[in-house]
Amino acid sequence: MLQQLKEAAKHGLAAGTDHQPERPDWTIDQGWDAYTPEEHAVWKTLFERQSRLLPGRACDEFVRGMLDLPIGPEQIPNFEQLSDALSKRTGWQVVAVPGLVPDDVFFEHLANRRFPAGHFIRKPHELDYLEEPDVFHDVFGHVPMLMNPVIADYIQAYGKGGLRAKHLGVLEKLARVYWYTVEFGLVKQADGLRIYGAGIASSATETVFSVEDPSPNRLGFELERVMRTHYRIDDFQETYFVLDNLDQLLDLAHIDFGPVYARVANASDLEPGVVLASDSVIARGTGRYHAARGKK
Ligand code: HBI
Ligand code: FE
Repeated sequence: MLQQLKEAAKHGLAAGTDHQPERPDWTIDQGWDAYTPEEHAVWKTLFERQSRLLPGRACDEFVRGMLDLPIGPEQIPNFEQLSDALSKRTGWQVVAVPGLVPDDVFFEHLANRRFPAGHFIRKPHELDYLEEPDVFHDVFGHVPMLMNPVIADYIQAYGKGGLRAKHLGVLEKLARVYWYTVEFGLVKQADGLRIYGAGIASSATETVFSVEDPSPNRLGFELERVMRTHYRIDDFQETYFVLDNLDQLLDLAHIDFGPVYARVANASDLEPGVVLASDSVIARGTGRYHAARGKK
């Protein structure tokens, strides 16, 4: 579902609405005063559930970022207050958007250290189903890592790279790098594997699955390998890529992707669950979860 929405976003249609945006950069006022007690209650449910699950599973940088931000259980965070704290630390701001925005709009914001966050929150019956990035996915999942200088630089570089990749016609390859790092990345810590990806950190079920379930592969991150690897948008990942440390992303923020795109263009794409002899295998998965769903 998310992929179709992203396809719609590519063609200038924000998911679910085909009206033209109020502003050319698709930002809107968050309208914080308009949130209802029911909407704040959904936030509280999601926040408290993740706060019970993430200790010992989220990386230290995520926990640190969350502690240093005006994010709590009682209310949906106010983006202006988030931006005050964030801009002092890494120069980033959080801006409200109606939902998915066209790729080039999205990249333009990231390239200028503006994180576009959905202003809406999912309905009580949608707690585990994420059709489109809502304020919980974007703010709880993504914003704490934007307090980390390495991630702050990396996501800005992704924005700049995204604009270039779109013009080179290789956006699909770069989107995979974003997906397997910013959305679903794991990182090694002295006390074990930990989550830094927002798609995992904002999902109760995948928080546990990604670090504890024997089903998925866990492979050392390698740029070209990730660029060749398809991903799932409607279920748990079959493979998680693991950084030795977050500084590995700084290298990515500074290399020229041109030659990498050229090499990857001559290599075949890979299905999400495969393991290559050349992979650095941290854990080879049983594949049982996806096999049980007939998704091999
Ligand atoms: N828009 N608001 C929003 N959030 C996203 O994560 C997003 C988007 N538009 C496009 C997009 N992601 C992806 O298609 C690109 O990262 C490739
Ligand atoms: Fe996201």
